[in-house]
Amino acid sequence: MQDGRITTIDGSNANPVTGGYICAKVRRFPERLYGADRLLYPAVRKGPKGAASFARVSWEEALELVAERMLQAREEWGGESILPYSYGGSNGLLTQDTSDATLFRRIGASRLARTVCAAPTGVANMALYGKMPSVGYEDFPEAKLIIVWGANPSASGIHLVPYIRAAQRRDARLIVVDPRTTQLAQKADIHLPVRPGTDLPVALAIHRYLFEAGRADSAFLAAHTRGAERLRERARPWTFERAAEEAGIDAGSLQAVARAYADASPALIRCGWGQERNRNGGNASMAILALPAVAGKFGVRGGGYTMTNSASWGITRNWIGCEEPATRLVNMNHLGRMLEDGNPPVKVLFVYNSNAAVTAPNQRKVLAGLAREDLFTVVFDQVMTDTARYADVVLPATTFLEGYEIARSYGSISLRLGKPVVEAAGEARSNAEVFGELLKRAGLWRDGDPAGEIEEMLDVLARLPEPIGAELRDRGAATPPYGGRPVQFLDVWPLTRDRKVDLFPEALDTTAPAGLYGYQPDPATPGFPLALVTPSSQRSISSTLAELPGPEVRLRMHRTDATARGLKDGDAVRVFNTLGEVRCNVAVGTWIPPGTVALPKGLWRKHTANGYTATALCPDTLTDLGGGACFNDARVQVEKLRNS
Ligand SMILES: Nc1nc2c(c(=O)[nH]1)N[C@H]1C(S)=C(S)[C@@H](COP(=O)(O)OP(=O)(O)OC[C@H]3O[C@@H](n4cnc5c(=O)[nH]c(N)nc54)[C@H](O)[C@@H]3O)O[C@H]1N2
Ligand SMILES: Nc1nc2c(c(=O)[nH]1)N[C@H]1C(S)=C(S)[C@@H](COP(=O)(O)OP(=O)(O)OC[C@H]3O[C@@H](n4cnc5c(=O)[nH]c(N)nc54)[C@H](O)[C@@H]3O)O[C@H]1N2
Ligand SMILES: [Mo]
Repeated sequence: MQDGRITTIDGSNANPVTGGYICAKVRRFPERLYGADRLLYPAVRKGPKGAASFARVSWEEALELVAERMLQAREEWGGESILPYSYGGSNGLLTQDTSDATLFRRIGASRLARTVCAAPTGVANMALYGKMPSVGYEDFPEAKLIIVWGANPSASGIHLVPYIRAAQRRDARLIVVDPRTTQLAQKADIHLPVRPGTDLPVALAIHRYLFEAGRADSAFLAAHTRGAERLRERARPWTFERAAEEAGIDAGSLQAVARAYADASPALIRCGWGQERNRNGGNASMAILALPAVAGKFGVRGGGYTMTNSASWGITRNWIGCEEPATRLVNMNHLGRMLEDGNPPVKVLFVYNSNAAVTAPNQRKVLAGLAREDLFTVVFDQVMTDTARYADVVLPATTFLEGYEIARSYGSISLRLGKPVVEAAGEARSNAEVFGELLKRAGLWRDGDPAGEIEEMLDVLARLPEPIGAELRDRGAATPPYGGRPVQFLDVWPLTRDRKVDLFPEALDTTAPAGLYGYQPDPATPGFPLALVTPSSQRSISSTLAELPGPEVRLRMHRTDATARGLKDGDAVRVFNTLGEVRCNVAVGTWIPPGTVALPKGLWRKHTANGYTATALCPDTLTDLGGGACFNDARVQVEKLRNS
C-alpha cells in the first residue's frame, strides 16, 4: 500500500495452501483496479450499441432509470420479460444470490439456470453421492496413485500442483487424461490423450475390467452402493480395444491405467471440468466419479475423489429474502436464442457478475441479441467489458479489495471473510448496495431486508451454520471440518437419503438422450474435421483480467494438421464453422494430438484480428445431463489467410 493505493498483492502465509504465493494473473489485480478500463461512474448510452459511447450520470438518475424500465417492462410484457443474467463474478457468498436474488424473485423476473459451468458434474456428483465432501489438498501426498481427469491445475488452480509433486516425490504414480499434453501430462507416468468427448467409453472400459477381472470391491458394493449390476451391464460392451479406438488412444495404455488403478491404494481421482463440456459430459462425469466406489478406493486417507470441495461447509443459501417464483426458467447457455425469439420477449437484460458477450456459447447470436434496439440492457461490472460496451446503462462495481466478501476456495477447503483494504475507486458500489437500492426504488423493499453491504454481511454471517459465522466474525477464517482432511467413508458419507452411493440413479436413465451411461458418438460434421477445445489458460480467470496486456493469442495445432493445410508456425489463419469465425495466428507443435486444436477461453474481442473469440465457434447445444454447455463440442476447419 502507498497513499491509500494498492501497489502489490501476494499470497498470505496465514493459509498453508496458498502459503506466500499467488498466480501471476491475480498478482496483476492492481492494474485492473486502477487501469483505463475501470468503470468509475454510472453512465448511459449515447452512441450506437456496442460502441462503448457513454455519458456520465448520477447514481440517482441511473438507478431511477433502471427501476423504471424494469417496472415498465413488467407492466407491458410481464415480469418474465426481465432476464437477470449472472454467473460467479468474484465467486463469493455475498456478491451472488443475496439481495440480487431477492430483487429478481420479488419482481417476478425470468429465472436463470446457471449452467455455463459445472452443471453436468454437479448432477453427477449429486446423483451418485449427494455431493459428499471430498479429499483436501493436504491429503494428496498420501496417495500412491493420482488420476487427474479433465483438469489442468497448472492453469486453473496452481495451489494443487505442489501437493501432486509431493506425492510424486513419495513415489506416487500420476495419470493424466486430457487431449492436450499439459504441464502435468508431461510429468505423468501415463498420459491418455483422449479425443474430446470420449471419456465415457474410457471410464466404462475401466469399470468393465474391474467387474470382469474380479477387481471390483464386492464387499464395498454390497454394503455401500445401489445399482452396481446395472452399471456393470452398461459397461459390458466397452472392451479396452473398443474404447481405445473410440478415444483415439492406445489400448495397451488404457489397460495399464485400469490395472494401475485397481492395484494402487490409496488411489485418488481429481475430476475436473474438461470432460463435462460436451454431449457426453454428464455421463462421463458419472462414470469417472463411480470408479472409486466400484474399485473400493474409499475409507483410506488419500483415497477417493475430489472436485471443488465447496460442499465441505454444508452451506445452503438460506438468506434469500423471497421464495423462488414459478416463472420461466432460462438456460443461460441459450442467451442468444432467448434474446432472438424469447416468448415473451426479453425486454430488460440485467447482466452482472458475468461477461456474457465473450463467455456464453454462440457468440454471434449473443452479440446480435445485445445489439437489439428494443432491448434495454443494464451491465453492472468493474471494468468496461465487451458486454458493458453494449449496455444502455453501465453501473460501476467494487472489487473484492474494496468491499466485504465471504469466499470459499475453489479446491482446497478454506472459507474466509474478506474486508475492504482500500476505498472504492470513483463511485463504484457493491452488489448489496445496488440491489438494495433497486429494491427500494421498485417499491419491493420490506422491513428487515438488510440495508447496504455491512448489514448484508452481518445477515449472512448470522445465517451460516455455527460455528462458521462466529469464527468468521471473530477471526476472519473458519475452521475446516475434519481439519480440512476428511476421509470419505470414515469421516464423511454420501448425503443421499440412505447414505449409499447410487451407481445407477434410475431417474437419469430416462432424461439422458442415450440413457444412463449411454454414449453419443461424435456426429461427424462434414467440412469441419477438427475438434476445438477452449480451456482455461494462464492469462485470465474466465475473461476476468484478460483485458491486461498478455501474450499473443495463438490457435494450437499439431504439426500433421498444419502440414496438411500448408501452415507453418506463426501463420495468420481463419478458424471457422457454420456458427462463426476467429482470425488469429497459429502455433504449431506436438502438445495437442492430430485432429484437435485449442484456443484459450475468456479472451476479449480485441485479442483477435476479427473481433470474435472462441465462443463464436462453440455450439449452444446442451450436455446429456444438467443442461450444461458444450464448449468442447465445437468442430472447425482451419485455413491460411490468403494475404498472410
Ligand atoms: N487460470 C484460470 N484458472 C481458472 C479459470 C480460468 O479461466 N483461468 N476458471 C475457473 C473455472 S470457472 C473453472 S470451471 C475451472 C476449470 O478448470 P479445469 O477443470 O482445469 O477445466 P478446463 O480448463 O475447462 O479444462 C481442463 C482440461 O480439460 C481438457 N479437456 C478438454 N476437453 C476434454 C475432454 O473431452 N476430456 C478430457 N478428459 N479433458 C478435456 C483441456 O485440454 C484442459 O487441459 O478453473 C477455474 N480456474
Ligand atoms: N469457450 C469457452 N467459454 C467458456 C468456458 C470454456 O471452457 N470455453 N468456460 C465457461 C466457464 S467454466 C465459466 S465459469 C464461464 C464464466 O464466465 P463469466 O461468468 O462471464 O466470467 P468472467 O468472464 O470472469 O466474468 C465475470 C465478470 O464479473 C465481474 N465481477 C466480479 N466481481 C463482481 C462483483 O462483485 N460485482 C459485479 N457486479 N461484477 C463483478 C468481473 O469484472 C467480470 O467482468 O465462462 C464459460 N465460458
Ligand atoms: Mo467455471
